[in-house]
Amino acid sequence: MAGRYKSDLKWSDVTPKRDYMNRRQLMAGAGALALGSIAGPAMASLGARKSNYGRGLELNTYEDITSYNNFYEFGTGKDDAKNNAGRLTTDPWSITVDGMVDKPGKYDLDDLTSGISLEERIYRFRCVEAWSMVVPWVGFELSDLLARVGVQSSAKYVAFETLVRPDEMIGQRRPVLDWPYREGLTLNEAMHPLTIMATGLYDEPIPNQNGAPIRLVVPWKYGFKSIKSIVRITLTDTRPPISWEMANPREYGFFSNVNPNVDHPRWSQATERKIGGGLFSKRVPTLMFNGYESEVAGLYAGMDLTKNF
Ligand SMILES: Nc1nc2c(c(=O)[nH]1)N[C@H]1C(S)=C(S)[C@@H](COP(=O)(O)O)O[C@H]1N2
Ligand SMILES: [Mo]
Repeated sequence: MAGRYKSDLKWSDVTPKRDYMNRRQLMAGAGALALGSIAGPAMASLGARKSNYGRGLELNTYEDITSYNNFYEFGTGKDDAKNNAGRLTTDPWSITVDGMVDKPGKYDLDDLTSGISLEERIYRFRCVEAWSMVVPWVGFELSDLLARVGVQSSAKYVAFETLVRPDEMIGQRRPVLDWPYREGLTLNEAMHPLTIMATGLYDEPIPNQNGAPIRLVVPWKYGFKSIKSIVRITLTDTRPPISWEMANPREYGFFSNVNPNVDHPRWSQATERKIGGGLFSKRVPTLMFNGYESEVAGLYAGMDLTKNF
């Protein structure tokens, strides 16, 4: 059951997280931890400041968010990532930043992000398969990272790549996609304040199945744009190829904005099924730009969204 988010609740009042912590304590054999001491090292809380985004939305549970995933590097089943991602080494982690930037290089993740403060933002998350969740991400604006490396005026797009490491990512042993997983945004989309790099979830480090140690979250686009476990960021003046469009250009376009009026060729996008509702889960109408229309519609002024899908 999903708990309703309130900023002044202590963690112990929030049902999903309490359930999760109890399970982790048991798994760690730390069952003897007294309730009052849990806020210590065992929690690894990120201490992120809370933002106003998503206040009042009903959160999905930690369990939902971390056990129903799309992360094809670990397999194509919804539970494959949870079952197989545990073996991924995420420390050390480096990100190559290249292309049209003033300070290209291969950066250690901690160096690249040190001093950028973390914020918790509750975002609607809508998958192209017509299910949705509400997730309390912890992260920072992509624009903060881009400012550090100095975007040159010639740049028009930002391209992203995921790690390729078939030893640890067993789904990469088969050519399900043309690895690495690739994604891209226009520079305007990348600079938009709703576009974040997430490093946490429920105020804890992001679990491997959700894209540790760092992934993109673009809440007005279908979920596949939110690329996980990023190792490369490239500033470019040409539209970069993206994995799902490469695999099937008829079905997936570069923009992939959530749009209830533009159907996927094989199914409607007018409604969505909320994960976690159990037997009583009903389909609900999908909102234009996933509910972020007032913030992002201006990015597409004058564009025909049925052609630029
Ligand atoms: N590297 C990588 N990133 C990825 C995917 C993937 O298979 N590989 N799947 C995408 C899809 S289709 C969705 S819906 C979201 C799912 O994110 P979640 O598992 O955190 O809910 O991740 C996206 N990012
Ligand atoms: Mo998706």
